[in-house]
Formats: sequence, C-alpha cells, structure tokens
Amino acid sequence: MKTAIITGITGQDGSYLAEFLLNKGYFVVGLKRRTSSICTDRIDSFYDHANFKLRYYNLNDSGCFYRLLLEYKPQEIYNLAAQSHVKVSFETPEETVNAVAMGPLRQLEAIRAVDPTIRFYQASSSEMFGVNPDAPYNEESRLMPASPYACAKVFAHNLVNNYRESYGLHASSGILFNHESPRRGETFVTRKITMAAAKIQLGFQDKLYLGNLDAKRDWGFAGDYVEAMWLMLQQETPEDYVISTGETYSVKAFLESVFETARLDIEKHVEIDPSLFRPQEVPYLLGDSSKAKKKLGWKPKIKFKELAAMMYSYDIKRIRELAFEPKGE
Ligand code: NAP
Ligand code: G4F
Repeated sequence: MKTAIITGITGQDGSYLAEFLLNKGYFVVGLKRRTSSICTDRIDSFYDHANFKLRYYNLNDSGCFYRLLLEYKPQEIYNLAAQSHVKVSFETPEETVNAVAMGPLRQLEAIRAVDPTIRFYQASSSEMFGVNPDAPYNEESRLMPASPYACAKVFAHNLVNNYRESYGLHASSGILFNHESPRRGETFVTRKITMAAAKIQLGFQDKLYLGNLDAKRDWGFAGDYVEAMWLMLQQETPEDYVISTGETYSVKAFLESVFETARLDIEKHVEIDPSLFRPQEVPYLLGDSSKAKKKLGWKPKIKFKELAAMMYSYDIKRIRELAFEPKGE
C-alpha cells in the first residue's frame, strides 16, 4: 500500500485529494496546523477511515516534518498548505511569505536528507503570471507576480525546479488556475457570492458587498483538479503542468449566473465596497493546459455554468437545513 502525506488537509483541495487517494487504496497522512477551534468540517467524511491518519504540522516546523517522514516513510508528498488568500497577503505579507515560500524549502530539504526517492507535488498558482499581458499562459509564460502571495509562490516554484535539477528529486509543480467547489473558503469571491445569494433568497441577508467585478478568471472545479496532481506524481519524469479550463469569465459573469439561478436582482442586493479592491489587481487569467492534456491525459469535466449552479444549490440546501432543522427536545 502506498503512503501519501498531504499538507493543508483541512483546506478545499486537501479534502478532495484525500478522498481521491483513499479511493485509490492509499494510506493518507493528513497534516493540520493547530487552531483554537477544531475546524475539521471538510474532512469529517473520512476522519475515521482505517487508512487515514490526522497529524499536526505547521509550515514553519522543520523538525516536525523530518519526524513525520521518518515515521510514515511516504512515497508521495502533496504540499497544499498555504496562506492562500491573495488580498490577505497584502495585510500579512511576512506570515504569508514565510509559509508559502519557506514551507516548501523546509520540506524539500527534509526529503533530500531523509529519502530523495519521495515524489513531491507543489501547489503553484496562476497568480504567478500576475500582470503578464500575453495570455493564454502555458508552462513557459513569463511570471510577473502582483502580490506578496504570488511572489512567494514564484520563489517556491523556482525552488522546485532548482531541487529537481540540482538533486534529481522527483518534484513537480502544478500551476493551477482558480478552482472552486462547495468546499471553497467562504472569503473567496465565488463562494462569497453563492453563500450570499442563498442567504438573500432565504431572507437571512439583504446586501452583498463586492470589490472589482471586472477581473477575469479561468475557473474550474477542485474535484477535477486534484486528479491532475496525482497524475503528475505518477509520471516517470517530474515536470511542471498548467491546469486550467481554457475559458475565462469575469467576476460579474459569475455573479450574474448565480443571481439568475437564484432569481435575484443584482441592482437591489449588490453594492461595491472600495475597501475590497487590492493594492494591485491581476486583471485577467486564462490558461492553456494542452501539455497536461497531451502528457497526462487530463481534461476538466465541469465548466463555469455547472460549477456556479453546483455551488449555489449546495449552499441553499445547507443554509436551509441549518436554519430550519428541528432543534431536538
Ligand atoms: P485553502 O482552502 O485555503 O487551504 C489551505 C490549507 O493550508 C488549510 O488546510 C490551512 O489550514 C493550511 N495552512 C495555512 N497556513 C498553514 C501553516 N502555516 N501551516 C500549516 N498549514 C497551513 O486552499 P486551497 O484552495 O485548498 O488551495 C490549496 C493550495 O493550492 C494552496 O497552496 C493554494 O495557495 C494553492 N492554489 C489554490 C488555487 C485555488 O484556486 N484554490 C489555485 C492555485 C493554487 P487552516 O484550515 O487551519 O486554515
Ligand atoms: O476569489 P479570489 O479571492 O481569488 P484569487 O485572488 O484569484 O486567488 C485564488 O486563485 C489563485 C489562483 O489564480 C490562488 F492561487 C489563490 O490561492 C486563490 O485561491 O478573487 C478573485 C477575483 C479577484 O480579482 C478579486 O479582486 O475576485 C475579485 N473580487 C471582487 N470582489 C473579490 C471580491 N475577491 C474576494 N475575495 N472578495 C470580494 O469581495
């Protein structure tokens, strides 16, 4: 039985990847940082699985990572942990860069020392293309990061390449474009919109405040994207891959799609809040994942409209259940 370590297990991608690997028969060690509230909602469905173990780890903690490698002897490591919110990275740049850039450095050093045959996946991001005007972006496109988060991701991305070339590690970066799901963090724009629409529809909220509606993103479904992570580590040769849908839509288009499904009036319920704009914006992201299609045989299954409808229908069902379920005796 193969063993995989996943950092960031409590996040959106960590939970989908763990389910995917458990279904493939892996033993999965999920790493969670200590938080004052337990926060295991996304992993409750497999928390008690016989082949799953939850352990503590923080991206700052090198010694902890060495011990985990020695204890579990994994064949694969997926580094998904990060302070992943771009706007927050302008407010907490040092914490973000320490986790996002230095975390993978510490992990790669541990792999090199403990077992250089371990295969490593790094969660790189389309944010790294930043303000590069020449979309669509592929693996060769110029990186022009526009936030502390993206600068740190570029560092980690280059480092993976450096450790691959210098030490022969099987280390790959997936340059993933935005991917969403009903498990998306509630402060990212898609989930903020679907949750607000559900609450407005059920009478629990009146206004939704948003920032820049003109930004365009290449939005896919997280459940599709974790398969690509796994495929990268099954290749004989480690390489980097762009993972995207090849279609781009504005924040406004996502809002319109959800509000149309919810039969809500944007004019009545949505207001622009200037404090939600970023010091520097990434205006346009569009990916070209031809390489992943050709070499990994990967392609996205769920596209924009279906994704928006899926997220809204999950939120309205959940909020209805939370609000109206019987409270017991
Ligand atoms: P997410 O939902 O924000 O999850 C991030 C995970 O990292 C959470 O489990 C979080 O723990 C953990 N974490 C944060 N700081 C940590 C630290 N110092 N030590 C240990 N764990 C820490 O992010 P996601 O959407 O699943 O994304 C997964 C990865 O892909 C991230 O690296 C992200 O930057 C990258 N990425 C995401 C996208 C996307 O569109 N989703 C696109 C490209 C790249 P808590 O639960 O305690 O906060
Ligand atoms: O949903 P967002 O916060 O995602 P963003 O900044 O694109 O970053 C996400 O995708 C990256 C991959 O490209 C990941 F690396 C990163 O970890 C994260 O998962 O914002 C999307 C767009 C932005 O242009 C933002 O300015 O929506 C705009 N926006 C407008 N109003 C808003 C809001 N974003 C947020 N979070 N909240 C708003 O109220």
